[in-house]
Amino acid sequence: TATLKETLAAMIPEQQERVKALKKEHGHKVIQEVTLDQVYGGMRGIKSMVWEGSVLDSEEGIRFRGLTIPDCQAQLPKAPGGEEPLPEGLFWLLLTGQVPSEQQVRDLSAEWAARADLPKFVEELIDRCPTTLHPMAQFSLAVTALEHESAFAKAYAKGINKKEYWGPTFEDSMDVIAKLPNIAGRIYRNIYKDGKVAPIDKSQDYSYNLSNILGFGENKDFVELMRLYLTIHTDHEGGNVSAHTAHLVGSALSSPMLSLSAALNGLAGPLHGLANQEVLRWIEQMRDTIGTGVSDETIKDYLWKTLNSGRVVPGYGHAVLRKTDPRYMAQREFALKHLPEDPMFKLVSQVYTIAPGVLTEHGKTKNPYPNVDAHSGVLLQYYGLKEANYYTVLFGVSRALGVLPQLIWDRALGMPLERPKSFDTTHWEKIVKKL
Ligand code: AMX
Repeated sequence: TATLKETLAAMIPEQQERVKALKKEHGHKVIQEVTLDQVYGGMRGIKSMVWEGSVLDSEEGIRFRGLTIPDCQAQLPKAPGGEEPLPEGLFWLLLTGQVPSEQQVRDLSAEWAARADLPKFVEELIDRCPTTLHPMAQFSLAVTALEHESAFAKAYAKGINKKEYWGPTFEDSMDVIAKLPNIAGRIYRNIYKDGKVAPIDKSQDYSYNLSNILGFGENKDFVELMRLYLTIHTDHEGGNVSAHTAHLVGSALSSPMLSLSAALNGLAGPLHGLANQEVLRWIEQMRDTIGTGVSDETIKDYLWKTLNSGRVVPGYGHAVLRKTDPRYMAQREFALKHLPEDPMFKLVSQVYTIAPGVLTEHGKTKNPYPNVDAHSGVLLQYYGLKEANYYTVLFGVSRALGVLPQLIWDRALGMPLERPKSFDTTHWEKIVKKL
């Protein structure tokens, strides 16, 4: 069977032609008007990016190359005896648009395991971080340091032909993804445990190896959770902070390592990926303040207390989505199957029935429904991964599998340096007054 690189290589010329023809025939067409509100409003809704892996519908949620999350759960290969899709399969799908065979996914697991070792200096770098440095900062630092190994940077320095950029970008992406379990695991073991890191088992899949390094390899349900978790957090089209950052930094021909570490820094913000840590803290604080098994009225009061103190309800709202996030639903289904009686899950479920009403009454957020981060922490804490500060690292491992396929396509399609136009407010005043 064809390897991932062979499959991709075979697709590139056709896609290049397709884009060339599209630009030639329609390049001059006006797509939409842009308002000043959008300019001052975080560029919401401005259609200005190409992102091949996924498209987000505000009502339906994410589709990966046309497949919904339940489609992926049904169609992507599983581990032997497993029920959840393997993130290796989603990476293949994002990159090629094709559902891989079981053998192709097994081969990809083996290839990542074979590339997993970290350079010694990166291990030492992580080991020398103070345990008080946030895990996301350590994560981004280690990924930046992998630049030392970048095939793309080396090839560029040697004067590689533009047409060949995608090759070393692919190799770097595979390398950096392969090394993430060792980076993420080492950070976890150093900060919260004994600093000992289990070796990669080359016969096992990516999620097993990550779980095992963290210390949860024996727990089959945790490994299954990791497979689901790493699959659903990969990609959420191009405009979100982490995806857009990877693309933007990559457009300067920075390597996959530098592009990914920049994306991780964006993911580490509380309005983006850090929300999963904030959610668990908020739920725990709620439990400690009001207890479990409380009335809906008590939860409602607690939600108002959060809002009235000028804070957001973490895990609720979204820049694009206007319905409950299907990534939330996938995790809820997992909880209903594996931990239906867990008091924290029950609390999260109860909040789910109450918060949308309260947020609607509050009247600010455009989307009163839960996003992906409203659920993940509760699942992780159930299995004993209770260190909320760490949660965004797992999100980051998954997000690498989403943003790097696009970076490879950016190179294959020769996407240019990204450079939108900006003005100062004086200019904007002049521009809009003339309209
Ligand atoms: N609680 C309280 N107020 C909220 C809110 C929430 N969960 N979500 C949005 N609002 C408020 C905003 O702060 C804003 O208030 P302002 O007018 O006073 O500034 C107003 O509602 C309008 O915001 P919006 O257009 O609905 O959202 P946005 O596109 O600007 O931001 C998001 C989206 C996710 C940052 C926001 O909903 C939020 O802060 N949510 C809580 C944090 C969170 O869960 N983040 C994770 C998102 C998913 C992810 O990226 N991982």
